[in-house]
Amino acid sequence: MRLYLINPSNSLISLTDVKKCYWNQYRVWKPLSLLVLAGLTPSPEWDIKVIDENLSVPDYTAMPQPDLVGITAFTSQANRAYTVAAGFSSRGVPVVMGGIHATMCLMEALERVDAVVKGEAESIWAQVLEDAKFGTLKRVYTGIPLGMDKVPLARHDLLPSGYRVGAIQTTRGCPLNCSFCSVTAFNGRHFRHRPIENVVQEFKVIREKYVLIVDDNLIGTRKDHIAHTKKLFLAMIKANLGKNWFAQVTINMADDEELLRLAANAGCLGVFIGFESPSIEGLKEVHKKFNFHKGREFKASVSRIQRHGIIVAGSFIMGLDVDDHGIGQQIADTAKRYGLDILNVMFLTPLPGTRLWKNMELEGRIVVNSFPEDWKYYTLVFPVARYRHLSWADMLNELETCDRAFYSYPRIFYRVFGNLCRMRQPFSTLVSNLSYRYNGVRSYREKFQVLDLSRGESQAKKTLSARDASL
Ligand code: B12
Ligand code: SF4
Repeated sequence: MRLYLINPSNSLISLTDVKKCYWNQYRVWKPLSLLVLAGLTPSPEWDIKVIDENLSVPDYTAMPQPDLVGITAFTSQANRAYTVAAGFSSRGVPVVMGGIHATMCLMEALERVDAVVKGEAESIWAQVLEDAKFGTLKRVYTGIPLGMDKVPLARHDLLPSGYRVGAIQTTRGCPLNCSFCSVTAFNGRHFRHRPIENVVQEFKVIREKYVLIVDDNLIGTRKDHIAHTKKLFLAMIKANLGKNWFAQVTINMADDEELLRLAANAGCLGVFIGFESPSIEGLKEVHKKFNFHKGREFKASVSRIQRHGIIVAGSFIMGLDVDDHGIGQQIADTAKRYGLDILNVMFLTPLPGTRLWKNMELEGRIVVNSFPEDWKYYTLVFPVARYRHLSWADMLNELETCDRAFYSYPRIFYRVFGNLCRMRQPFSTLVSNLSYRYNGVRSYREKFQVLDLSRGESQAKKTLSARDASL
């Protein structure tokens, strides 16, 4: 039986375009979901091919006909996913879709594919394969979240070389449920750990020296989470993995010197932290109360992490209801004040299944809404909704102001040189700063032309007049 597992591309995401920018090759991440699915698939009974369209889009008609196609998709990949699915369906090949988008937009997906797997696949994929084998595929399969001991070793061997960075997952779930984020809705509030020996074993089969730990929050929020993470780091040190890794964490990582020391010794090069907003009002708006817990000093917290040779990337959201003219400069100044090595700014985007989506939909503020075609704009770098105080043109100007201020060549030089002197990952700082500079300042105008601003602005005005009174 032949199985194709496909990660669809989105041509509007420039960071995967390695031809346009050399530094992007460090930011083409592996589609881990498909490698995990492959790990759940009995082999050699199934001959599995994993296709990542980010590397190249094959001519599917020239390939041997598969018995089953599995497609994954984030929302931003959904319309491409449907195009790929239609191609296979027209040739009589059954298509099953899974992942965050199909889970959150079940009816839409069901109109376009033969079967949908809702939620995590570990509890249900074997059933899907059996049904596919006997031609009795059901329309919907619902996966239930299991303990992470049920997550198999991902089949890293199935992707070709061509990636600079490997990927691994050690935890799932998040109790914090920020309004813009889909993780709690998808993976649940309960924070689940993967058995440490499985993580170490999988690290050993990853070819790449650099690894992205894809967890939403590697360290967790409670004392017992942190204690588990320390054990994980100790095991990684003991196994002498020789890997360098990056991970998403929360700012509480800064509060534990032992955790920081162990992370650095276990190969941590950098952490990605969601600061989300320069103001307390902004944090309240997105329900990220965690960040202003106990009167935290962000600058001091960031530098405590950096003292261990770990670089800190900070993420902010632009377009919150509290954001007004000047927010771009304000974010750049805040990032500079905190001493961040990398700054990632995204537009507030209602993603299906989030509380933000529900609220914006109720208020009639979702402007880019010709679905499924418009899902391709849900990359967080396009304005897709009506923002409280900022027009789309304002958003673009603010983002440009922010990026120009943070990623000017003198500022990049200052950060890289500073990190060279402190022996704090100067190469990673350089690569990420240049990649962000390329994908930011230089390409915004070009990107925005694709979206047809006038369409959005006129719809935005319509919504504005109808809703003005209520806001
Ligand atoms: C790593 C990651 C990335 C990597 C992508 C790597 C890649 N190509 O997969 C990078 C950094 C590039 C990235 C980029 C973006 N990301 Co991202 N990312 C993640 C993250 C943190 C982990 C994903 C992961 O690997 N999980 C591990 C695997 C094993 O779990 P999984 O994907 O859920 O797969 C399981 C099930 O979903 C299911 N499944 C999945 N696919 C399929 C397919 C079939 C056929 C079946 C049966 C089952 C199935 O089975 C798997 C095993 O249980 C998630 C958050 C999360 N916890 O999932 C956000 C997340 C997916 N990203 C998100 C977003 C918004 C983005 C961006 C749009 C913006 C951004 N943050 O930069 C871009 C868009 C990129 C794109 N290609 O379109 C959102 C997506 C929400 C949505 N509705 O789409 C998430 C959920 C985070 C959030 N805060 O809400 N991301
Ligand atoms: S943004 Fe981070 S902290 Fe907030 S719910 Fe999502 S994963 Fe959890």
